[in-house]
Amino acid sequence: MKALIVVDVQNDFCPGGALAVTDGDKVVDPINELSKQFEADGLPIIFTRDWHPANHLSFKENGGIWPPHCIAGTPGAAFHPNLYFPSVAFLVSKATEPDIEAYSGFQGTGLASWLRQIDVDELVIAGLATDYCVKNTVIDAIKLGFKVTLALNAIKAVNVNPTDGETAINEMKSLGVQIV
Ligand code: VGL
Ligand code: ZN
Repeated sequence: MKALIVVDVQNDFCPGGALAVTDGDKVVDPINELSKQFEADGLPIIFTRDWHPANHLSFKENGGIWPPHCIAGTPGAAFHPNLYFPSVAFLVSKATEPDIEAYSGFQGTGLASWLRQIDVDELVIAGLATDYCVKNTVIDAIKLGFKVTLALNAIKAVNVNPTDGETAINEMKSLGVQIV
């Protein structure tokens, strides 16, 4: 069975947010379309969120590279207000431990074993950001044996370096991701 994973479509990764991705909000409409298709087909839809404690090690003040973002319970950590939630949706909070970075939705969440238990073997992945959480979620999914399709019109990159998004897409392709 196929499932959709929507990665980190949160206010802090959208324009005006603490770690804004250029055009990050542009993923919302294509993701909503995907969610409605999966919902109509009765397929599971999983939403991940970056959900950091205020003392997370990825923040500059704690030795990391990022401005504080997606602090659990704050408005910046909330999902984009226009993101469509099907009547049944699954929520995965990640990077919740102060001393562990977790870009992948699979890291420390139990997501893989749960997906296997409900017979999911194929994933469509979309969201933010191409070069961090999307990339790491895709790579883990492939390594864990899932067949993975990347929704190219529904991802955007942080681009700390201007070509990071392209590099990430090439890396995912080289590992066998399908592109749609
Ligand atoms: C992300 C940087 C820091 C992401 C999360 O969701 O891609 N990027 N934390
Ligand atoms: Zn983060």
